[in-house]
Amino acid sequence: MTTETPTDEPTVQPSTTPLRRPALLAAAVGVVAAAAFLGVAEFGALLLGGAGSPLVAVGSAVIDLAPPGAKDLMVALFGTGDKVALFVLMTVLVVAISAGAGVLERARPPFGALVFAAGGVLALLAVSTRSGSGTFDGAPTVLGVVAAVVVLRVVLRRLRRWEAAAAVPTASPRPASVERRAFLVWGVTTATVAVVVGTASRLGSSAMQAAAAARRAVRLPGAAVRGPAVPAGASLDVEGITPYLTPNADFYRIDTALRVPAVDPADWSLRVHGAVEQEITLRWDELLALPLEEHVATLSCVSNEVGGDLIGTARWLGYPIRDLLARARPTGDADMVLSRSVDGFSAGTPLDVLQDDGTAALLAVGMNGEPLPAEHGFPVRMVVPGLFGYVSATKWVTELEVTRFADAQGYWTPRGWSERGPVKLESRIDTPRNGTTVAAGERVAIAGVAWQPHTGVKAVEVRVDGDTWQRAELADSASADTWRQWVLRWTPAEGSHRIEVRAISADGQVQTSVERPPAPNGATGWHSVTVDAR
Ligand SMILES: Nc1nc2c(c(=O)[nH]1)N[C@H]1C(S)=C(S)[C@@H](COP(=O)(O)O)O[C@H]1N2
Ligand SMILES: [Mo]
Repeated sequence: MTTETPTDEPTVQPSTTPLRRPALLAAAVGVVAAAAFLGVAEFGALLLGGAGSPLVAVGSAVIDLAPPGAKDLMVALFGTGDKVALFVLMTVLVVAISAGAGVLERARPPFGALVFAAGGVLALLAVSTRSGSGTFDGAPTVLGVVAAVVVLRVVLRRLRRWEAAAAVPTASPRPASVERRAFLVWGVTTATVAVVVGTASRLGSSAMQAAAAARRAVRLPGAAVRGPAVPAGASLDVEGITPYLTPNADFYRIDTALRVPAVDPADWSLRVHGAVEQEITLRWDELLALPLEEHVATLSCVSNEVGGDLIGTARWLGYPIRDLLARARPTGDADMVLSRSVDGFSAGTPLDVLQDDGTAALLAVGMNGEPLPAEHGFPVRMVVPGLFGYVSATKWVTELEVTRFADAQGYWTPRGWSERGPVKLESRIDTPRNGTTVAAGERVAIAGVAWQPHTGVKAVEVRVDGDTWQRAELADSASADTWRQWVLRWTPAEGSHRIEVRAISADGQVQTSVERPPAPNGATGWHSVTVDAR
């Protein structure tokens, strides 16, 4: 091995000593490749929401497959630390095998790479036989193997160049010290990135899985106060119309979180503070013990374009925020509640809306009869009928600060969106879809939904080819806080037709035809579709 230090390099003499322990270095490269495998695979598993980790799958498979005697022996030898012991054993095994693979790859390529491929196949087996494994759960392992093989080959190539330069300096374009440095930089950088990414991803994945397990264990109490029931007449029998209640799996999702926050309800608490006489800290079990209310409400996003689908309706279960505020007793000239989430998001909601007896503003824990799905804010979020999500619907909420609009701003306000965000009167044609063909001379259902949550919709009108407006049939709703389905039967003549819709709110406003973009406080304009009747 050479003995220069980096500071000698400008004046370095070409070394004539061949590398003394190249096999040892190749073994180290094998271990770095294994680290790359784990780092990439764990990162992939994190992107899959914590699923598909080969590390977890193989560990569990070993535990499951181990004969009872072995398990007893482990417990006897290591006590309750048997899992730690298993982990140490597995690590020793992986280090030994990957070191061997490095040596093998240097001497007889591509047999070292094949060792990694074989390990990958075993890991895939373990992953795919785990209960509840999904379609893509093998992807992290496959990506991990690819990463390991690439690292193995690339870093070993650097080792070979260093070896060559050290053995016959005159035959090498660069001095051995430069090749040595290149090898070390590649090896150390790869190892560091792999370890950091792998460790962070594993921690993230286990937090997600812990939160998922906690969610499965949640048993929501029944509602102490039932909201208005969904009348049978809320759903029209029309093919292609949006269902009145949106299933959780189809509910639109909008947030700034790169990764769905993993919040264990056991660790959750909500702090109500700021301009209040009484600070409150509410824990999960305390929240569930309060009299919860059920309420059907439509939630929509300010970014929704005319005709867009960033809107949904659910049956929410939660505690009225007004009751919480009544306990906290806001003081002075407070006019806003800044809610904050674990992901750094915040929303500024008018205090009077949250205190209003007639507004079912909820600290929600349930959505359509289930605990909130992780991506919709588990364990606790806000839902405020009549306001866009960005000023009201904070998911994974942990803090309510009573303050003033003059003193504080929600996340989106300094980013070009209005301080206040009441939902605008809108309507949408779900069927027929734009650009489709319908049968001329036959009855066609023109149908969709219309909304202005909290105000309510009292009529929907449709016109074809700019003709007179016709009243559509309007479905019932659970309350003014939701959208309403509508339908108009129509018998088209042959040719192309343009269909437009507009809604009329319960307080008599006619939906504006003025077209505005979503920014800064919600799109307006009439939705239209063009269809061809043949
Ligand atoms: N923590 C957090 N809550 C959030 C957001 C966010 O980015 N982070 N986005 C808001 C916006 S803009 C909308 S429209 C709604 C969407 O809620 P959903 O994803 O459950 O449909 O959540 C709101 N709550
Ligand atoms: Mo939104």
